[in-house]
Amino acid sequence: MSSSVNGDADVVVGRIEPCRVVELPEIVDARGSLCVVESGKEIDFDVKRAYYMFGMPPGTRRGGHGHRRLRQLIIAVHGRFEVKVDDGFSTRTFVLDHPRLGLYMTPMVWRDMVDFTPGTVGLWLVSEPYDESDYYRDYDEFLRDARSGA
Ligand code: T46
Repeated sequence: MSSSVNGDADVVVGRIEPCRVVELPEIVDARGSLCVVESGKEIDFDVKRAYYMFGMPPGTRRGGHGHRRLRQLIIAVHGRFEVKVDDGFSTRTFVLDHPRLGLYMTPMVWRDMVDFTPGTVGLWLVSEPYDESDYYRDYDEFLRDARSGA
């Protein structure tokens, strides 16, 4: 099964509801599985950058910031970790534990990644080039803007 995040009705900036786990199309044959992410289908943005993380020691906490414009899809290509999201009004925890799953995230959401199992490899497909000015590093500043709908 695949689900689409394409379409204006799904995109509500600054709300946690549009942060959701998407089940990616998986093509299985005798050689194994192949999962696909295509702009305009599973994600509603063009991928401008990809990065991946591995070698996280036990107890690692990553993230601790929000984004002003960036959208992203997060995939645990191997292993498992949790993503705690906070839109300034409520919080939610998503578990990524299979390479068929992607967590789609909107802008204006504070995120923390925790509980990486040993050997985890995470992949991030994102909508913007790297730009430090897109980051909220200060939680109080994020909260003020998120609550005022900035
Ligand atoms: C996000 C979460 C989920 C670069 O030079 N280019 C890049 O594209 C990225 C992503 C990072 N960096 C540098 C900036 C820092 O000196 O790599 C270093 C580590 O980045 P950061 O502390 O931002 O890593 P995380 O895990 O806290 O956050 C990252 C992304 O930055 C962020 O966009 O949403 O993963």
